[in-house]
Amino acid sequence: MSTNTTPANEVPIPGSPGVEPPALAEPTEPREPLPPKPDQDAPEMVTPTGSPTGAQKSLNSQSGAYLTTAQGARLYETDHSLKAGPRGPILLQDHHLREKIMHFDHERIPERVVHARGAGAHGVFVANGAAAGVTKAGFLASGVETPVFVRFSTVVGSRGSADLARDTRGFATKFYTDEGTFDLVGNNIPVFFIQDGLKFPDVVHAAKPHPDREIPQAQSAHDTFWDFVSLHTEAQAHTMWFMADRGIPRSYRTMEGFGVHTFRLQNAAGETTLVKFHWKPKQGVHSLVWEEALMVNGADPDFHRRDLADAIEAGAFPEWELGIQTFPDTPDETFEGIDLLDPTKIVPEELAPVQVIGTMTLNANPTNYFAETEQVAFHPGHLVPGIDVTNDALLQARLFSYLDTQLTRLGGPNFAQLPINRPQAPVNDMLRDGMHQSAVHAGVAPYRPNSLDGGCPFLAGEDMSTYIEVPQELPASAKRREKPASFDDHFSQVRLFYKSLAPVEQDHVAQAYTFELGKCYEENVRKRQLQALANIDGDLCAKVAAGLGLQAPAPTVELAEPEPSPALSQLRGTWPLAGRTVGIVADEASDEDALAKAREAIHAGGMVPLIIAPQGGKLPGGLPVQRTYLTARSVEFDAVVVAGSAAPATDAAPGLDAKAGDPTGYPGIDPRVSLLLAEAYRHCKPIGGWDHAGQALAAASVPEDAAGVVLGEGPEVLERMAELLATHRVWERFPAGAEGDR
Ligand code: HDE
Repeated sequence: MSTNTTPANEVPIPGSPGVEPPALAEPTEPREPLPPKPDQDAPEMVTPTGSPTGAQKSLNSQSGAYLTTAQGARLYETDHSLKAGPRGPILLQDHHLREKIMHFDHERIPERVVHARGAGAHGVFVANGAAAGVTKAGFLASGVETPVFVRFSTVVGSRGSADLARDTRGFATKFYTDEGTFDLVGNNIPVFFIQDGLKFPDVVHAAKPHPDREIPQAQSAHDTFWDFVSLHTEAQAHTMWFMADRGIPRSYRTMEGFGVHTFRLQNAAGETTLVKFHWKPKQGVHSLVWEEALMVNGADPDFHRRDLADAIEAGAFPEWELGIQTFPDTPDETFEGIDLLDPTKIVPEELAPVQVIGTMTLNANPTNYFAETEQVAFHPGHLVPGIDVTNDALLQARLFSYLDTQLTRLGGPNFAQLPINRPQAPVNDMLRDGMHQSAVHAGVAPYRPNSLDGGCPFLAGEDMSTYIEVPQELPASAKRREKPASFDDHFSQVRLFYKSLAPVEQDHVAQAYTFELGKCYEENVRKRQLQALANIDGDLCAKVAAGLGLQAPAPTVELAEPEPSPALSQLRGTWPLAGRTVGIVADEASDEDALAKAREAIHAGGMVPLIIAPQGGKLPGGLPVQRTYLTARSVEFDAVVVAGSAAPATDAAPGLDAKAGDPTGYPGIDPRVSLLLAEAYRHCKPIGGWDHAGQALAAASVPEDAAGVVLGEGPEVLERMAELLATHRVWERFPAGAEGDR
């Protein structure tokens, strides 16, 4: 019942004296919490001891229709503390206040020291059986379906940093197999900075913000990073990879993934094979251009996170093929002269083709970011029978690190009991007690041998167990801190990578180094990195040196000319268009039939059409406006279409603000439209349009006859645009070597 005392002719203002807030339209009756949205449904969960629990599957930990305390006592009020009168002091006995604030004060856990910012998704992995000859891992047998959770991440930035930092991306996958959980904790770059885990704190300290001012955030473009990598030249391979376009992916969906290290597989007959794991995105491997990345970080710092969640919610489920490169398990653990234990080296796919062993589809968003994406705990030591590690010194150090880090992050040794970390295989581990123990273990004999529990649990036979015992002869040697001579070449493969890129990709690399080193204040650091570049490629070094205004040094090593590996270039072939976004610039004078046809055609191609108009709401014919000139920025779109009258024949055209007239002499064309088109042009995106679109292009100084610009009578231009988009960008618009921001 309202106690409104406001005079009848005035609108009551909620919160003013005597005015009750308006009743919410929904819900009208107390009811149970809503179930999760269908796309957020999670895989079947089991208890720590392995029994399925239907209740866990919904991940809906709250129940009951009424607000309660953490102990389940119902509350009649949660907006006001318990006080001695309305203006009096708060009473110590207000246990609801105390509990609510106590819990809030402890809502955060330490962020990951690296890979703090990430985004996750649930999915399923289906094996095709091609690996069955080399591994007995049950989840890799033909047709076996395994639930997975994937977390993508940047490495250097804090949890709240922007998605488009130039950085390596983490690509960590948890396979909840019937034989235990297998974690493939990889990156989107197949080589790593260092060859020995002992150097990890050094490289991370160098890459993180400077300790005095804590800047710059999420960037490698600063002195300490380049100081380290120019001194510790084994880092040059990894550095080159993320100076290339891989450092600024278009989407998590368009990234390759790599296990980086060499792993050892074992089949049912006991035979072993060395392998490297690869994830190949069916969406293609695409990146942004640098200027876009900079803009995205301002316009939409959550660009990658949003893109992944939107695609999954829209049903455009991203897919990756899992593949392996296989190598004979020889005593020297090398292949074609490449040391397989050196994580700064790749084996070119042309020498060892990637064989597809299954497909992963990400089909559900997390229900709760903290519970799943934040609390998920990966560990390279989560292995299953048939898959084991090698003596790669970096991998071996990781085996220690990942358990250790969870103790700090997740507050104790029972993190495997968190729903997202629970194995879906039966667990009978005899581990007991500890902080945050949530299982109620029965029995009296959590030890072996025992007779009181009938000797349970039993030990598995060696053939069923996880570790692979390969009789290996270790060379008689004193204990030493040293590495093999085969790890010494820090430049040949970097040159191989650079020489395998398309010319326009090489241009990007040169620009990236010039930008990054241009942000270093210490000239010695810049010069030292130029020396490393001179050792990799003289032309590259000369370009960067010219940009920095420094002398290009002579190389200090002589490299054999590498055989390029075309597989290393991202610019190959054509790719599906699923999930790509097309911005359609329109206004109230646009022909809405043509507009509707354009939307349909874009939808039919699996892409996402987004109408951009001067104001929000609907166009006169009822089509929804999804972006306005104010909220749209070119970086959100893979291609842009001007649908008719956004460039009117006269400045009196409806729907356009005369004030917004463009100074280029095309009155009525909003400068924000010009900016959108100019940026799309600069970033090599397909641009199309009909009717008066030519005038909008002219206002944006976009030549009508430029490569990738398609003007026509109507939406049929979209067909040609789709062909262009299938190659991602119209790189020929600015041939390699041309000036410009790309
Ligand atoms: Fe990691 N790494 N790492 N790393 N790493 C972590 O573990 C570490 C390395 C990778 O989404 C941390 O749970 C050491 C290589 C990914 O949760 C930490 C060394 C590769 C993720 C850690 C390495 C990776 C991590 C931080 C050198 C690619 C994110 C939080 C011996 C093959 C996983 C955590 C996620 C996370 C340590 C080297 C990939 C501190 C000591 C090489 C994708 O334990």
